[in-house]
Amino acid sequence: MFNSGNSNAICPYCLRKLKLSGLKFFCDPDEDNRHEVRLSIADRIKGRLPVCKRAFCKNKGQTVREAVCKHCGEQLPPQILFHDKYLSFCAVGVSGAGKSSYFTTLIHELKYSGLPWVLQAMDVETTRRAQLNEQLVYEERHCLSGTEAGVAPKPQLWTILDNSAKGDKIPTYALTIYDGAGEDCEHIDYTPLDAQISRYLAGARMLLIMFDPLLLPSVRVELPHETLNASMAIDRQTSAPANMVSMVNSLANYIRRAGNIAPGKRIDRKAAVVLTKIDALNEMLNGFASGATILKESPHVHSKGFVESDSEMVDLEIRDWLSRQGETAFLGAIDANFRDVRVFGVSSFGRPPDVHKRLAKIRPHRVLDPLMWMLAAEGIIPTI
Ligand SMILES: Nc1nc2c(ncn2[C@@H]2O[C@H](COP(=O)(O)OP(=O)(O)OP(=O)(O)O)[C@@H](O)[C@H]2O)c(=O)[nH]1
Ligand SMILES: [Mg+2]
Ligand SMILES: [Zn+2]
Ligand SMILES: [Zn+2]
Repeated sequence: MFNSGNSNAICPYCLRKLKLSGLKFFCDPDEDNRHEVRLSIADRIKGRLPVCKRAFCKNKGQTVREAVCKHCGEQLPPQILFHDKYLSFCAVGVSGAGKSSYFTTLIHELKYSGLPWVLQAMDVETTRRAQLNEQLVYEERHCLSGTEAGVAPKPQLWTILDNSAKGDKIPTYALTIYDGAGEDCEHIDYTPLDAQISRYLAGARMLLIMFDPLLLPSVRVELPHETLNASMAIDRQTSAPANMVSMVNSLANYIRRAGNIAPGKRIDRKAAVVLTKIDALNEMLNGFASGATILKESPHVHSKGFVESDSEMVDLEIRDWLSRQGETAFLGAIDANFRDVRVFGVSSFGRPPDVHKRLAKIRPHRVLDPLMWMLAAEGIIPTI
């Protein structure tokens, strides 16, 4: 049973706390007969979803399947109320940094990696988008196109069922993913950003700051042109790495203002810095040393926990690599603003696309690591 007085549920759109009484419910037998269903006193006491009681309604006796947040008016899956934990990821990074590709492989890995979890989409839109991206990347083997800018991204709503727990009750976690357009992230703080995107940034439990190493001058001089071109978004202009520093600063300023946090105080939020496309760096002399931990397979999934020593090693290696590329300002900006920072390195595809932007068999590398970090912090998996 759901305890409506003790819920952590959050509306993924307006990020306000959600209660049973904060939702409006609807029964939708067909287009012409959609009608509101009110909570009965018993529903409120028992903390359960209402049932249609309308005479002659085709769905009479059935539990509602549609709800709307009373605060923001957005449609929500009613079952969103009944999760044990609420996790949310918001990705920021310049256009073409690899955010959407990353989430596509993350979802795929979550489903098929052998973790004792079952992943379910909570709404039609999430299912539809995941299928589209999955089809494009895993079947047609083609790169995604850029995410539409200037509109608030639809949050992707997932449920993770934790099969590892013993007993009758399976813990469930709501996982919300915000994957916006890089173009919009590049202007935070300068332009009146869409109110909704701003709320996502300010409200997400964990920020994923995606850093594209292929923008670094030291990498660009050394990599073959084909690799470079194939691994960059074609349809978008690319930004200089200096922009990453200002992006981090404006992001931090933005969150400070939204949360009323003094400039001298670090933001109390998990920030995962994710170096994307590390497959491309293998072709560089100046890349990671051949025995480096970052190039080894991730131990977290296999250990069914978060292996702290491995993650610390990877963090060190990437920081070291970035310093050798002269990129101390970027990490400096992140460390100065966020209290809890961890650096990760991932490859969504496992190797660069070919000159026609076609992908080889997808072999993601370490894409689950940032998620495992968050799950460990939430007490969902152990830290080992
Ligand atoms: N080599 C390599 N290239 C990648 C990888 N992931 C993404 N890319 C390249 O980066 C390009 C952009 O990736 P997206 O995932 O669309 O980037 P995004 O951050 O979502 O971009 P916006 O939606 O414009 O903000 C892709 O077309 C690929 O060419 C990777 O794992 N390895
Ligand atoms: Mg995108
Ligand atoms: Zn809402
Ligand atoms: Zn009805």
